[in-house]
Amino acid sequence: MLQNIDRILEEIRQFQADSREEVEQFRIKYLGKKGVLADLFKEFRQVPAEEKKEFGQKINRLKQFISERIEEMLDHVSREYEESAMVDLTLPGPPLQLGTRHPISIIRNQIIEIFARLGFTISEGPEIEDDWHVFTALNFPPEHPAKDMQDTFFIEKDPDILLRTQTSSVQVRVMERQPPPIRTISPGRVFRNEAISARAHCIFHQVEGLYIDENVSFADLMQTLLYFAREIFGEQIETRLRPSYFPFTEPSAEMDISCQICGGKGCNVCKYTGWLEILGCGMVDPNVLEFTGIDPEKYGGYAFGMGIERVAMLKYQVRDLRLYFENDIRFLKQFQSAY
Ligand code: 2NL
Repeated sequence: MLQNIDRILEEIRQFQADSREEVEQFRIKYLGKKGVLADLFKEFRQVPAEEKKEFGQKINRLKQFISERIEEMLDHVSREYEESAMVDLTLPGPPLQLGTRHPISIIRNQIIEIFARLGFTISEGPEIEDDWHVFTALNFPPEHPAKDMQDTFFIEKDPDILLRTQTSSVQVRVMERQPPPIRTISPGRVFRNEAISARAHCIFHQVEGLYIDENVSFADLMQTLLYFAREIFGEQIETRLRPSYFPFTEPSAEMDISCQICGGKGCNVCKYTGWLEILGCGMVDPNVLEFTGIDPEKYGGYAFGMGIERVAMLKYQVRDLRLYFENDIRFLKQFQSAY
């Protein structure tokens, strides 16, 4: 009987648990209701009276020892767990997600850079404008349909305060403020009251250009725009001008570039014409010069305007405008730039 206890003691001394579950199994085996200790207590009842003292002390010491072992083993397994979860502070951290430039910003910066190289300054102005700077000074007749509520966002009920529909309002401010020569571009947000679709949005971005001096010719305009097209789309690009109409220029034209998808042969993107429209331009109407305090007898100039989304569509072949406004990281991440 006593030898039996010594054997159990040895067994317990040898045992090592490697997990919390094993410690629990150990506890149940020795201290559980049907465990080893419970059996010993049962046997204890049959022990003759004169041996009871020694036997009792032995069982109590055994019980004590089992409890100590359980504490020890729990301590051991929890330390092992902590060590396995310990962080190596010398390891490099997880990589930071770097943001990327928005495609509209990339194209805008490229356009700015090209014209800056040609000596154009950058001018900015308010997005909330008045009728004069957006329409009247640009030679829009009072009843022009662009001023319709359907096309322009007016602020409250005042027909004089509105969101600019093109950035030429900025250039009107430059012409009022600064005598020629003027050579400036105005990039910025513009607003039109349109239903949002793949091809139209109520907010978009423009770059307009203006050059006013003595002896500025239509040939200067053509050469500048050809240079621009080659810089932004590549040397292989062809351009053509088609006659057009704007209230603020005379003569007016629209410039097309040769379709990059089919190389001018004709495809469904260029609707089998081989050409894609990119911008509007013309010689500044003498009325506009007059309105802004510049002598039309002495000075003349050219102007042009383009939609940045339109240039981005042609360059990246992303033809749903809405993608430029939804800020879906998966879309935005695809554009790389040096700017
Ligand atoms: C288009 C057409 C154009 C202009 C913008 C302009 C500015 C002044 C005077 C005269 Cl201050 N013109 N800007 C000229 C011709 C066309 O834009 O379709 N843009 C997307």
